[in-house]
Amino acid sequence: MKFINVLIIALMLLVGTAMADEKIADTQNALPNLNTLSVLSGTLDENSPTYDRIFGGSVSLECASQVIDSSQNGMYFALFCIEASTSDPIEIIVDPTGTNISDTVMTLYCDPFDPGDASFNVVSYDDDGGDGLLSAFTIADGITLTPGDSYFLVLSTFGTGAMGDFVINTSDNVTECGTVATEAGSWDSLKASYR
Ligand SMILES: [Ca+2]
Ligand SMILES: [Ca+2]
Repeated sequence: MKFINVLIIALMLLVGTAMADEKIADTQNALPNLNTLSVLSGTLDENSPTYDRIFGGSVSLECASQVIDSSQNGMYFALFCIEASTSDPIEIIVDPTGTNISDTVMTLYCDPFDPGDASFNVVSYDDDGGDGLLSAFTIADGITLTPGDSYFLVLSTFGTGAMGDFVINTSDNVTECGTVATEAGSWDSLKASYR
């Protein structure tokens, strides 16, 4: 009897470890602030491009976050080219109002982003920093961008096959490429290759 109990406990620990390897305790529930002005929105559906997601790592302003390849593959993603108007820390928060994807992930890349090599060029990855299982990069993360440089924001999902609408609010020093600077040409051609 006792031996069986030990076996069961050992088995539960093993299963728990396997399932928890990507999900850490969700202690952060950041919400968009009133002073976040820019909005990025879209929909993930069967026409969206897919990639093999990564996870983990910490913020690397040198585009070298040590992220890990996830065992979960082929999730839909949306891609935004963004740039910063100032070198102040940025904020990018998935807004629960207007988002019906239950578990988002977000990754910020330096230029270029290669969906075939999603571990490359990562500034920061976040799973559940926003409301519930939604994602957020907050001021506290200390992410600063070089004004005028292009960065790529990838909005995707924790699990494979998830679809839905999303709304992302950003601090007002974050804009989509081309709305301020002059790299719209390369961004248009890159974006076209995913559609
Ligand atoms: Ca999440
Ligand atoms: Ca959360």
